[in-house]
Amino acid sequence: MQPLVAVIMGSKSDWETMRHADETLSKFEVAHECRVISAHRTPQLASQYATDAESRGFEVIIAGAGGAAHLAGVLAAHTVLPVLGVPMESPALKGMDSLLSTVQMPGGIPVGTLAIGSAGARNAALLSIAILANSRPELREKLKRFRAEQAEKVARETLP
Ligand code: RP5
Repeated sequence: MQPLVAVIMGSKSDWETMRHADETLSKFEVAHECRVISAHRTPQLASQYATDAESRGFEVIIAGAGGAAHLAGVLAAHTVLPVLGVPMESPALKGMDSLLSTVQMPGGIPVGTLAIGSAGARNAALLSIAILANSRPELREKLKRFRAEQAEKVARETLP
């Protein structure tokens, strides 16, 4: 199946967080591709991947990176596809470094930045699905079912 969402991360060490995006997209049966591509360690691959993404049929790019997290911004510089950034919770600064370097883009090159860590990865997938759902009614229905099930689950919670 044609992958619609690219899930890119700066290092294999980001997988423990980014697998939440992978799992959410799989749960909604959205075809996607997961790759390790670094803005710093593989800069040419990063620019080529983003340049080719539209012609390859992708509609959204999710980019997770930590520390001096330039990956989402660099990918966004090479494509007009929506790019969603996920800041990793870095050991040194608990993800504040990742968050600020992902979110503080100059005007003109947007990156939609999500929360630090696994909640951000999960929400990046859900937001990708919401973007795809604008032209796919069956996905929109799945999102509505997901929200209803989530609400029911919370409403049923009991405390010790
Ligand atoms: C970033 O540097 C990666 O996204 C990762 O979060 C961080 C550390 O990478 P490793 O040294 O673990 O490969 O580029």
